[in-house]
Parts: sequence; C-alpha cells; structure tokens
Amino acid sequence: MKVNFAEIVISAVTPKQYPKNFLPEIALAGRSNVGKSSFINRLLKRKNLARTSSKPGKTQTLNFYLVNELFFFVDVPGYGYAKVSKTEREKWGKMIEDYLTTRKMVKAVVLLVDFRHLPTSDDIQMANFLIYYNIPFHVVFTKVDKVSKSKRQGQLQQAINALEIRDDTEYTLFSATTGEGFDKAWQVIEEAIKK
Ligand SMILES: Nc1nc2c(ncn2[C@@H]2O[C@H](COP(=O)(O)OP(=O)(O)O)[C@@H](O)[C@H]2O)c(=O)[nH]1
Ligand SMILES: [Mg+2]
Repeated sequence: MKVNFAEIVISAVTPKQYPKNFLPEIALAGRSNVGKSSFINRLLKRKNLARTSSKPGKTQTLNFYLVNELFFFVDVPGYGYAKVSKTEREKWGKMIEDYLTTRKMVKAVVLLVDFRHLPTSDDIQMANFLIYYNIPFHVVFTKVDKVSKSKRQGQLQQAINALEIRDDTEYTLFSATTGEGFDKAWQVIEEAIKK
C-alpha cells in the first residue's frame, strides 16, 4: 500500500472517544517494548509518528492511527507492564478485552511477539484469548535482526509451540530495523481490511 496520509486521531482512554467514522481497524497487541510503535512507523514510513521508547511505556491508551482515510492501526499498548497497580492493570485489561471482543470494526489483530526470547506467559495468555474469542490474528515476530539466521528455524518452532497456536496460523518474521517482513506484513493487513 502506498501511504499518502497517516495521522494519530485519538489516544482514547474511554470507549466514548473511539472514532465514529467506522473504518476497518487493525489492532496491534503485544507486551510493552515488543516493537509496536516501531512496527507502525516502519509500515507507514514515518520516523516518529508512533512514539518509540527504550523504557516500557506506561501510557494506557488506545491509539488510533488513521491511514489513507482507509483504515486505522490501533496501538493497544501495555500488557506485561508490571509497574502499574493491580487495580490499574485490571481496569486496563478489561478495556482491551471489551475493545477486542465487541468492536465490530476490528478486522484482525496483529499479535507482536519478541523473537529474541520465548513467548512470555502474557503472550501465551493473549494468544489463548484471541483463539477463545475466535478473533482472527496474525503473529508478527519482532526484532528478528537480533537472531542469527541459523537459529531462526529452531526459535520459530519453539515459539509456535509455546504459543499453542495452530500450525497453520500465519506469522511474519519482522524487523523494524532492517525492514525484513515489510511486504508480508502489508499483504496480511491489506487482506484483512478487505474482509
Ligand atoms: N533491533 C531491533 N530493535 C527494535 C525493533 N523494533 C523495536 N526495537 C526497539 O525496541 C524498543 C521498543 O520499541 P517500541 O516500538 O517503542 O515498542 P512498543 O513499546 O511495543 O511500542 C526501542 O528501543 C526500539 O528501537 C527491531 O525490529 N529490531
Ligand atoms: Mg509504543
């Protein structure tokens, strides 16, 4: 997709603030620091549209990025961020769950998983949640530039086993640094927003 226009429309803290133009939404889920913002920036060829950080972010908002007046990327930051209170975490968890299970415009979830490590219990929980609610999802393994080519096949098999996703679940090996996986990721997204 040729991106002519990309802009953050709202950082929503309550469902009332979700956009009302009802375009397809691609939700990006993953632990904080997994590379969600970097994924968005790389795909949209913008340096800093989505703010990246080396520190795990504590912004608990749903960030809606409008692309070409055609669809939204929705950055769902924050799970696995331990430094917020339990109440905060529960409130946030509920907001994500409600969004993903009730929002009709969500065409697919991109579940980002750090390829340098095995999936965490948070990642596994998220995958289970998506499977349980029958929400279509695609796994994007991030930071693959950090894993040598010779280790990738083994790492991939272990990660897929750990996530307990079906063998035919689609995935992309992605690097925001090198651009690996760029075409595949776009292909998946374009497919999803047509549905
Ligand atoms: N080597 C490498 N680092 C990455 C990649 N993607 C993100 N990072 C780094 O990981 C950190 C967190 O990235 P960010 O996009 O802010 O993660 P978010 O919290 O999920 O939005 C930043 O320091 C990024 O530069 C990647 O593909 N390769
Ligand atoms: Mg981010």
